[in-house]
Amino acid sequence: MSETNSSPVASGTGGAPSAEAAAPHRYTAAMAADIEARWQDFWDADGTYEAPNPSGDLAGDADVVARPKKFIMDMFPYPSGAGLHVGHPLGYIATDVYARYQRMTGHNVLHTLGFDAFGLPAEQYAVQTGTHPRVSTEANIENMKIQLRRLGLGHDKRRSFATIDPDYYKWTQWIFLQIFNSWYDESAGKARPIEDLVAQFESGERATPTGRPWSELSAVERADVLGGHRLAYASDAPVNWCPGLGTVLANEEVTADGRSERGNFPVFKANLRQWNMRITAYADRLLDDLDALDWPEAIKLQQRNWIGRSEGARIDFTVDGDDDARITVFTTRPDTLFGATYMVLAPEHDLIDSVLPAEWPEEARGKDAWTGGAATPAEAVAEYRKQAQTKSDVERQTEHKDKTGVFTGAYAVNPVTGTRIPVFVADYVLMGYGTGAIMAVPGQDERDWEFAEAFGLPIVRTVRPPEGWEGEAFTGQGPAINSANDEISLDGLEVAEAKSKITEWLVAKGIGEATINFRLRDWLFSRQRYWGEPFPIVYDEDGVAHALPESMLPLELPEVDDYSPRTFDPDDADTQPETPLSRNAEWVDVELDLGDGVKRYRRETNTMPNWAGSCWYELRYLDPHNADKLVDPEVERYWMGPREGQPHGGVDLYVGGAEHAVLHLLYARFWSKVLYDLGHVSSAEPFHKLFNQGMIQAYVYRDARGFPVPATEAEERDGRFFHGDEPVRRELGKMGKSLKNAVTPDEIAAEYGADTLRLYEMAMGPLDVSRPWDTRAVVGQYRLLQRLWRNVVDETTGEVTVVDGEPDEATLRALHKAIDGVGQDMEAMRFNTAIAKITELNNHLTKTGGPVARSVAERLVLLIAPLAPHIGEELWRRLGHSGSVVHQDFPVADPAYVVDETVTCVVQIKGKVKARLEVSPAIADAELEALAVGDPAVVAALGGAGIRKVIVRAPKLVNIVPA
Ligand code: ANZ
Repeated sequence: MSETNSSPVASGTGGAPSAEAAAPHRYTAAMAADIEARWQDFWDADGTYEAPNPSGDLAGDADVVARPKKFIMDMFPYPSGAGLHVGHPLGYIATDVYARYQRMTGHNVLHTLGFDAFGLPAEQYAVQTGTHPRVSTEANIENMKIQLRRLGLGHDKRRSFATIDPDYYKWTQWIFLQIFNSWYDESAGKARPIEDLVAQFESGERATPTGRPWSELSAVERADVLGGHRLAYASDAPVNWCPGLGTVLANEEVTADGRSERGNFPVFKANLRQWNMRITAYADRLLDDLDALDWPEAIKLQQRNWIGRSEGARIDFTVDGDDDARITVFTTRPDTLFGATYMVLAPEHDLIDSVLPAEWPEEARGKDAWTGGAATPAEAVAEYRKQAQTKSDVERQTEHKDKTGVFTGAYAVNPVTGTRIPVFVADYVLMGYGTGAIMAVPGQDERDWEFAEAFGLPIVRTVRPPEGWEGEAFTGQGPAINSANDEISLDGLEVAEAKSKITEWLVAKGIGEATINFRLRDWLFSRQRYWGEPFPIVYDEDGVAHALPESMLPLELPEVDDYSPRTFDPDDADTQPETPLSRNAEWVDVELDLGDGVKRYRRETNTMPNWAGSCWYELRYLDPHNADKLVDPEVERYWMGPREGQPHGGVDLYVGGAEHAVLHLLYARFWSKVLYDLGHVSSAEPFHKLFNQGMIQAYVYRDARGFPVPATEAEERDGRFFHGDEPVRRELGKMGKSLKNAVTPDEIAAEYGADTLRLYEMAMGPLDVSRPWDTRAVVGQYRLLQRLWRNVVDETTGEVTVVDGEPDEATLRALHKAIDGVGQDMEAMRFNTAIAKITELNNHLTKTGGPVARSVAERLVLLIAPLAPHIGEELWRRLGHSGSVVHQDFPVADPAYVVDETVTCVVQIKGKVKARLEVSPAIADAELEALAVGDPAVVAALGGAGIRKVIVRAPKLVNIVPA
């Protein structure tokens, strides 16, 4: 860095007019604005926050590279048109403070911020206004950068980018192709290039699904076979189709009541050809690797539940009267097989049509509940399917809802009891889980019990419930009952023993096997949107998908006039998506040479979901300008590679909201693992340590009609709240424009300065706890900075007032205790208590009066610099230093001054002094009494006599009266 390229010397023109007259050099909002602007310019010109890479275009100072590294990251923002309110930067300030502390304790720190900029709001704005989403998004980014810059965040700006930059999404597309061109080799437990699989088919080492030799398969057949293995593949699967939005949605984007998370439109199940990512291949590793991550337990638990591993068995049931038909079920309770009194198929199950008899069997006659009043099983099932289509999976599974269903007219045979059991179709069984078919055991399963009651089906208990248990299923542990035939008996066995015994028996019979089932589904990866990454895929005349070669990346979005997907009547399930890109014939129909001569192709017209860009952005921060590689391997290993205590590598600290527990974090972990398997990166996990910050909440004031009134206009009188003369209700809610309670960082910075804002946000409470914003309380941190300033600078003359020489003993103690405590708090991200300790030290100096010793003032400035970097720089410079405070060493406490001061406590027995103890002046009575009676000299003096009474006058005197 050079000292001359900018000259941030105080101009001394700060201060509001009135304050200026009395004290022209007081720390005021105007002076803060002046200081902050100058240092922000200095940092930019100086490149103060630039972290050197070990090699490549960002290579730098070898001494800095040799330090231990810290890669500190925020969940990057979506650049919304509304800009930032004070709730948004909470995490950014926290990571900035932490990053600054790490720089001062000898680390090479990478901290930067990009923008997650594809997504719907810009597209919807474009649809409404005709402005290209790129134009509005880039304007929003510029605006947000200005807001963020004012906060004094120490970002390495060379490393920032937006996911919409073609230089960035080129690599998103490239990763898609890596995933498309690979398959999961179960025997190796990892992804491998698809050519390896082709070689196995070619050599005959692996048989094709039909058994025909590979060389005899047509191109279309080969593509189908490979599609069954690729980690990115297109398939016709039931997906969530939302006609109101005109797009399909991932399961994660559908609410519990079956509507779109955004827009609240109905969502239907429809079979559509869509791209998917085979994340299920990684289910085990995504579970196992969680153990070594330093994440909040609650988030790990959510991921575990989402992946949902269940151990159980598959069991085949024969269909009565049709020797070839088998219904295979997945069950976690094979031990209850003797109690399976009916079966259920999901409404979408493709076996249904083949088991339906033409007419109702004798047993169904007169049972309207079973037949739904329909003339034939086929009619009944068709009618029922129509109803089921409109419900979401969650709705279908909700407990204690009335169970619905319809009899198929078919019977299966329970393999252990030999009984004929009726087969139903019911929507409480989902197609996407297990095999989409269940054996129903009403005695042990609550949902089956409810269904059995509703349809008059037999209930047989196979686990003995506790005494007096009646009228409901028993799902607990207990000995098996009613579970024996001529060949096998489970009676008396506990659940676990019974499970393994029956599973062994089923395996021996060839009608079952032990299996593990996951709740996790493959990730639906295509959207009918304009403003997303185009797929680097084209289709030939036979409809076979081909990857574009790397040389044709990035495949840029075409310019269009119409950004909207076609939307439909939200309730019309029989509609089909139409993508915005499909309406651009010149872009869609192309002639390309993919290596075998120029041919005609049709481009994929779906785009990627907005999760794609955030699946790998940590890697691009490392090497943002690399034109040949996603990231240079040496650079990646340096910042992300495995370390002691971080066996899978990853970012050292990732801070963001807990709402991303499943989606983003799971997808990013999955992409990391694929890139790791294919040898592109050394880290198998993206984020080693995760921290979820709390939310900044705000008061909402509502009038009698429930409408929010502007929070700034609400007044408190005698504990009640008013808007003008009208009483209003106060409640705690989110901050935002719609609730008329948004406070912007710009307003607060204008009133007090950004350093005050930073301190206030960090002082509000522990970082992971949500807290209400209170503009009136901000001034407390402003006063802290004013007192700090006054302890160093004369408000009238502007002269630095510190003196050389040794501080007194009490000041040394206050100083070193603060250094010790603040260091520990910084390490543990307890910024609120760090600020409390700095305040205490600063107050001590104010109270002591007189000029402050230079050695104390300097260290105080170093302590506060990570939290309030502008005033930190300014005071450091005024104290006569030429360099930036950013790279100074954080102060180290002298242990001699950290230990508490002690006082001497006299211990008497019957008024005679027997011992003296050195204790803390703050010692509690009970502790002092325990110390006194346990003292060896006291024990000796008592000589075994008991104690009648102890009189404690902490901290100086203990008097013992023996029995
Ligand atoms: C018989 C049984 C008896 C069951 C019993 C449970 C208790 P988890 O633990 O979530 O994996 N099931 C299987 N596939 C289903 C589907 N597609 N839709 C709805 N339910 C399905 O749950 C596995 C259990 O959920 C399975 O074990 C099955 O019911 C049901 F006393 O089989 B069980």
